[in-house]
Amino acid sequence: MSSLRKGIEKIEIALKWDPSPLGSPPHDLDLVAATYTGDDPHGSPDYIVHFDSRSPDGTITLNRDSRTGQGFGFDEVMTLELDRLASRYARVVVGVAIQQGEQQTDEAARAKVFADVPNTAVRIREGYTDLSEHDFSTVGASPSTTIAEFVRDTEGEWSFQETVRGFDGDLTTFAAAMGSL
Ligand SMILES: [Ca+2]
Repeated sequence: MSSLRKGIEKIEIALKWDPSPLGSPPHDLDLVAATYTGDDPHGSPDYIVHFDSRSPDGTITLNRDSRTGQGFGFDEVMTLELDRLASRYARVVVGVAIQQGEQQTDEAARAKVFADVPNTAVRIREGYTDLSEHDFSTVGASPSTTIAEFVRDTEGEWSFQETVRGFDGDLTTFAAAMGSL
């Protein structure tokens, strides 16, 4: 399922995880998408989409947002209408970052990583076709990871590749670094 897939138009990425035990700080995972222009496909993102940041042209949308992982089914869902992205965009990278909370003043406190959040899973589909499913077990020691990479070729066709690369940093540092992971 991780092989390269071409001719991608519209993608849905759905993420789920289990809530934290009662009385402990919530597990808050965030889907994040970063767009890159053809001039700088592995550099700084042109824009980023996550719970607090929207796509200026509405082509990438966070349809569902969760701060706790509570509820049935998928907790956070993002759609990417790649076929509507302006032609200057050549690459989109999507990842997941775990919110680290604000109470980590203790120097010894380590970051929350995927192994700390039970039953985390992501599903990437086009229509009813599953392109990728991942349970984050290979990046259990990381607080952030990429999950997907979309690249536009010279003929304008988008391809998909499952790209799972853990990153040791929070949402802000991760989002800035996603292009070069
Ligand atoms: Ca979230």
